[in-house]
Amino acid sequence: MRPFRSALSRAFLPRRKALHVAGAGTVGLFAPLRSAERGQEPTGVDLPPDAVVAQQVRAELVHSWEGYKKAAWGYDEVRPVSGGHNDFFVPGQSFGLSMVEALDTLWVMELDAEVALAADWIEAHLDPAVDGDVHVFEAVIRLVGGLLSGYLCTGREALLTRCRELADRLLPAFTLSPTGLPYRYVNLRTGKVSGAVAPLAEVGSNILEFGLLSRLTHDARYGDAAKRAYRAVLDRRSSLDLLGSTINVETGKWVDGTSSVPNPPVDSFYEYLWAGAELLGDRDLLDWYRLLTDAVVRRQAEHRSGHLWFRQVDHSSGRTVGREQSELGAFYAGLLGKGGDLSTAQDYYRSWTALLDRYPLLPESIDFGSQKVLSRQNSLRPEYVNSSFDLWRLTGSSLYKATGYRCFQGMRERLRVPGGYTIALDALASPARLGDLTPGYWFAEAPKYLYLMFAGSRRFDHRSGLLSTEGKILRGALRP
Ligand code: DMJ
Repeated sequence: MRPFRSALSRAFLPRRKALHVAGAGTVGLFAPLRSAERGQEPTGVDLPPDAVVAQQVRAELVHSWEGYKKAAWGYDEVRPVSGGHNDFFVPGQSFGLSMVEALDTLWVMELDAEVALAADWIEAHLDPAVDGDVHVFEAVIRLVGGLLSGYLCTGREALLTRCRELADRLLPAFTLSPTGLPYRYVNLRTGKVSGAVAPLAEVGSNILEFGLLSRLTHDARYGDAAKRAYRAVLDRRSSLDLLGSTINVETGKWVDGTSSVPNPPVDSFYEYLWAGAELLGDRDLLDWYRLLTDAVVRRQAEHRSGHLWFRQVDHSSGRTVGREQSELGAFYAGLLGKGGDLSTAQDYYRSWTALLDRYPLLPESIDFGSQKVLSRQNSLRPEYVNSSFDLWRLTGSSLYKATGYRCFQGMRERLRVPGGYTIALDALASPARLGDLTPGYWFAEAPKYLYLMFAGSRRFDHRSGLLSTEGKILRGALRP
């Protein structure tokens, strides 16, 4: 495969900065680096032929999908152990979330009868005017993004119409805010907004979906609202070019001034600067990505026992306030690579791979300072495999296929149940202590990244393709 490198990456390749390296310790939590993880091609990794892996991944996606269809059709999420279901947004109300999440994954896997079933349900039943407080960020990345990618993949106009109706009802979160920073919740029927203290990821992770919707509808309101929110945050950066974690959308004051990149609750705020620049060709977003990322790498990167992690610092003083690393932060390796800093990206990926050597199911959270696991849960999260996919596209190296496959095998061996796939409450126990939920994002992310790496799908343009933080294909769908 020819390495993917976007026009923007080529045009603005990095002024690579030396890492500020601090700290030293003994190896405790992590396995020593294997030769494959020191940057060489893997040797002795038991990786079946691509077509075999692609079929395995597709079969596992079908297994989960059938579990959802059997036990929870029409509901947001399935509880695959008990056969129950879960309302994700509003108690007693369903948006058929797993269907919206699955649409483009089913489509790239050429499961066209299933795409039609899901799209028919969505067109007939998804109500964009539910009387309930809906989480704006989750509605944008999952529903608006899912409907957009469903439209791009299938060409079904009704999906775009439903998407626009929903976005119109989400817009008051932005337009009623005195600062332009969006409120967290909006009642889709009444337009009443609530939730004035917003995490950074929620403030910024709208520009892809809203920017693209503006393009497709020739209605600038969506993209303008998202860009105004980004600008409002950038205006409030510290003299160190760092941002806090939560902000009051009415006063514009930081509530938590900790820079916790790449952990939640800030993670995709940074992802959408790069991706927004790439998808929309917006130079401001790229400049902001560079400015903020340079500061993060300079002030937060820390080497411990040969592994690179990112500590938390006060955004005004730069003082270290924590060393927690969330599994959700594993996406950052791919983002750093796409942003042009492949060396730091690969270092960070290797740290996560070393953790995977120790724990075939990655724990939800660790403290790289104390070398302790902070949360033993595994929520079927996609972030490590997301970075495998991104770095494979950038480098063409089979190392990323081998390690991504290893992560998949860990889930397949431990989290597969007769009703699909489930989260683990204790992923480190042997056997893992299982929970009872297939999160909607399972249908959107990990199986799709793996399939696209191994299948060479006829329906995805690997050179130009662009996926959202929720794995939605927003560019590069190749309609037959
Ligand atoms: C997904 O909903 C998205 O990737 C989001 O950006 C944060 N992470 C979850 C899954 O872990």
